[in-house]
Amino acid sequence: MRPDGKKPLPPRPPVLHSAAMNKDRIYSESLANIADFRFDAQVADVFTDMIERSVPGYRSIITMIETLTEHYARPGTNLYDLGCSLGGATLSIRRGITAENCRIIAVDSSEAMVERCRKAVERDHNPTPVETLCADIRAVEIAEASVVVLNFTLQFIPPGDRAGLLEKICAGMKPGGVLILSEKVVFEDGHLNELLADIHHDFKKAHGYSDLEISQKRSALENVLIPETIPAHKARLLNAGFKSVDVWFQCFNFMSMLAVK
Ligand code: GEK
Repeated sequence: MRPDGKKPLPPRPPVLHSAAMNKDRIYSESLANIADFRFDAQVADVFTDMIERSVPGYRSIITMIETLTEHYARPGTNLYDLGCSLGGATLSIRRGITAENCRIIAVDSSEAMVERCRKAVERDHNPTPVETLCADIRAVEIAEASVVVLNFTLQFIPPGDRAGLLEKICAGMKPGGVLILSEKVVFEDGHLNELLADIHHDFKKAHGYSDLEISQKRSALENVLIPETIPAHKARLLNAGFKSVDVWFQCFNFMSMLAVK
């Protein structure tokens, strides 16, 4: 036991399993038709490499979710990872729990992702129970939640459904609970918006993506990933019932917010 009475944290394993690090080459050859991006088996197989080389700060956010969980998880509550993909944030939540009798619910609508997430959870030796669900997060009940994570998932929900989803999440949370919302964002200032988009392009190039890969992936995501501004996210979270909302992490046009009920 530590002096504050909490359980000691187990040693921290690597954030990501090396077996999951297949190289993303999905958009490396010129494609005649670029279909809308889907989270299928081909993407699930390379997902860890893809997100690490595409989202500046992803690894830091995953690591900090552990710290935030340790702070906010309450005994006997549920912790949700909505849009869990391969379970990067799920395992970080699991490592951060020091409160007793917690349960994690990890949800993703892609069967290919959930299958692999389930295996990662099985490989991870930690006693906190994790339920993995293949479902649309718009249809999942949220109850007795102290921590909810939407790590780069809301951006894939049709904009018209976002307010309703956040209201449902807030209603299912305990007072004092936290929503961690990470998103790609756009900026009202046109100059800044273009600058940060260019810097993101440079980030991807520095991580080995070619101009062709970057532009084909951008086309595939155009109608699928719809980013919004930070003020739009803040206003919607406050309207949904959260009391305190602000950004705790930002790297270029990617940020993460805390919304406390
Ligand atoms: C991580 N959080 O590694 N219902 C459930 N899942 C959905 C839905 C939906 N309606 N729409 C999209 N998804 C993860 C990364 S990735 C982010 C999240 C990215 C799922 C989708 O299947 C995918 O697995 C995930 O949301 C988005 O911390 O690829 O940029």
